[in-house]
Amino acid sequence: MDILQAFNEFEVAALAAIEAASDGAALEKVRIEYLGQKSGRIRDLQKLVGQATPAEKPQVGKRFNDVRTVVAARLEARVEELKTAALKAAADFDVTLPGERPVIGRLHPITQVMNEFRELMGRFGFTVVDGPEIEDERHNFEALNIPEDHPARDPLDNFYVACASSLAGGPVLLRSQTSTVQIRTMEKTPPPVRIVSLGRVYRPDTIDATHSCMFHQMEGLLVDRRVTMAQLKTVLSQFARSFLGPEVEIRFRPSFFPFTEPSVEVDMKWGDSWMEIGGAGMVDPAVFAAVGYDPEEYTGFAFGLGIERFCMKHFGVDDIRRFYENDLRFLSQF
Ligand code: FA5
Repeated sequence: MDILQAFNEFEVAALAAIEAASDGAALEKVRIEYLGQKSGRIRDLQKLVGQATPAEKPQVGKRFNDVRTVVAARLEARVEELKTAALKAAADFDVTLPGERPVIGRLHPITQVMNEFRELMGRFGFTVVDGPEIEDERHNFEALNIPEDHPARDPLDNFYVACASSLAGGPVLLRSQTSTVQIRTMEKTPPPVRIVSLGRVYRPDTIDATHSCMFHQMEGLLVDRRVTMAQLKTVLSQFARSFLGPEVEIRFRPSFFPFTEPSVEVDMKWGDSWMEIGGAGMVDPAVFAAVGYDPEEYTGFAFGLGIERFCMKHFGVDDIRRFYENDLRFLSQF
């Protein structure tokens, strides 16, 4: 009889699937496939019972019940078997075996140095502030006394960003210096001010061993009554010595920045030669006027240091590009 044949096939297939299931989730799938109330294969068998002739019915009905009971019982037993096996496996686990050591990352050397800078400058009484990396021309240039025709504003020397907001509110660019944060801070805070700001800046410079098109600067700004250049020099040399050791030599070279007057270039002794690490100077009265500070009452100094150069000196790295190659053999040494 075909119907009984179908029952046999169902039974064989269901039992095989139960044996093959290796965990509770797989077993549940088998249960739904074969015995599920809504769409399980058992429903097809039930229909066959309805098709049997009156003479066949008693035998077919009995066989249907048997098959269903056998499969359900085996399924339940298998659930228990798997549970016991899992418990046994847990009990067999040897807690005395050494574990697998997870790979723990570390901070990038530049991040390490920036954290140390924040800490050192905090001890000199400087508060840490942040500023945006996408800037408008007022904060990157105008309020810093960099007029429209100044070569520093040349589109070829900056990363201007074209976006919808730039069309609405004037041009925007990736900031080329952290001096932007001087302006943002003074716009918000009345004097006195004593802040540092560390972060990324961007310039389309030609890349070589000491230049990158993205690098980090630490900006410092101190505004108060009767601030002097001697204080600037003391803060910078004390800072460099605290970071690199008492033997570090710092030198000021006369220079020009539109936002400081007088301005200096700061050099650090690198082996037998000097390496430029930043610019500095006394805040130009035009900058105070741009942020609404009274230049008659307040004076201040500002500096901007290249963080990578310190990193290179500190870790003895001779090429700035190593910091950005993401080579773990290099990075894991720090
Ligand atoms: C400035 O950016 C001024 N904003 C600094 C300043 C701040 C002056 C406050 C006065 C008052 P400069 O362009 O020289 O200055 O850059 C400062 C330092 O950033 C450089 O001395 C150098 O250490 C670092 N630097 C400049 N360009 C690069 C570059 N392409 N890659 C890595 N470091 C750089």
